[in-house]
Amino acid sequence: MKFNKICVLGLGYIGLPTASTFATSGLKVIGVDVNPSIVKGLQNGELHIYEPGLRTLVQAAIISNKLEISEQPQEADAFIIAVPTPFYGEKKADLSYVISAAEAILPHLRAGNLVVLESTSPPRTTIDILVPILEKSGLKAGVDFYVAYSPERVLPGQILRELIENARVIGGINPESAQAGHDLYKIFVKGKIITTTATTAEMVKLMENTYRDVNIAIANEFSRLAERFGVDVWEAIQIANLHPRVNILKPGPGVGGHCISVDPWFFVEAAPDLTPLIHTARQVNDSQPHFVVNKLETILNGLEGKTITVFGLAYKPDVDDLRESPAIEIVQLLSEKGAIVKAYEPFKPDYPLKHGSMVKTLEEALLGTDALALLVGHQQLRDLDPQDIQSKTECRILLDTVNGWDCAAWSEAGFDTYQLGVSRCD
Ligand code: SAJ
Repeated sequence: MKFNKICVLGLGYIGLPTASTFATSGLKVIGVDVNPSIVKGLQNGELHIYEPGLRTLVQAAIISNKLEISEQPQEADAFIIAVPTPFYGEKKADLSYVISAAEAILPHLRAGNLVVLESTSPPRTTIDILVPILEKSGLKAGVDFYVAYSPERVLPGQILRELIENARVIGGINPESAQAGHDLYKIFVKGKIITTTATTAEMVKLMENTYRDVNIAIANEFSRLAERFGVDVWEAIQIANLHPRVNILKPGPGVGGHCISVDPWFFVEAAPDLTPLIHTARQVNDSQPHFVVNKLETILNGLEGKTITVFGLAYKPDVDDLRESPAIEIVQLLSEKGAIVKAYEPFKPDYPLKHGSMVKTLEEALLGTDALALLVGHQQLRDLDPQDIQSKTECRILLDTVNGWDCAAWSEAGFDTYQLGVSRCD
């Protein structure tokens, strides 16, 4: 199948890089978003998200007139849906954006078109939800037009490279649909393209993130066990990982982001009777911020009235993305227990933090505080020099939740140094 013009619905972390990459590969792309301020910003070359290299790519695509930003879809050869699938408080997938996007395509759908869903979705969403909406056009899916599911699998911070280099899974509602999807993505994908069924592709995506979540949960549980038994979990993991068939992930303050902390719930919601392990892993990771707060409470002998400076709010190192961040939850839990929280997040100094105050400089962060807590291993935070910090603050207590600081060096600089997964560093 040949493609000259495509429409990408949803211009977030996945849709915008995808639209821009297709455009710089020579296709005419209509990038669609329902948020007028995002559309307006992009039309003026302003991005609402940060991803290394993305600004340059988007601007190049717009200047070449290959990428047009609009609030409305248009007729095209293919439509890609890359809208969010958040979940409600009850841990139920919210498919309303997928449904609205499919309905927005409907008036423009023509025989011979391809529609691809990229949004992470519960198993069977493509065939049970997307196809029936598109068939309201009077056209028959798989016969008159093609439908595929192709999950994005890129790592925030490395999206532009991984979009092109990663293997790509394309699940069709029938083999012809999978082939059409293959023809579309081969325009820029350099990794292997694997075709399969739509529901298999949906499951693959959820399985990958669930696998990672369960493995992080076991690392977090090991950190608790290590503290109980007076062991340094980081050392124990390093030794265990010398075994050729063992690869334990890293414990931390919890699992955040919009993917790993969400996707396993799609399985639990769809089949609660079959997912006790997945459910428990989610609960372990969700309780990790509480574990960190309890640890701080013990170290400080109570939190009421104590000032705590947290370093990092992002959901993981070296990104500006704060979605579902365990660090934000830790701030909230600390303030609920009466602590006064100052947060230093070099990637988002203006973040409107609800339960504490943002500080913009290291000096402010270090002033009049009772404890320092490293919550995110941003490289620039890991690089802080204990001797330098010691000279700038009266504070002498710190907790490192990510193994980002050299315990011995900080202890030598005069700090009472605590680490997640270690009873106490000396
Ligand atoms: N984390 C740990 N310990 C670890 C690894 C991660 O606590 O050893 C935490 C991180 O700090 C973060 C969370 O887990 O809070 C998730 O981070 P991540 O780097 O594992 O993953 P994401 O959410 O940034 O991206 C994942 C990736 N999936 C897999 O690696 C299987 C990515 O490839 C997916 O495209 C992405 O989810 C997605 O969009 O689904």
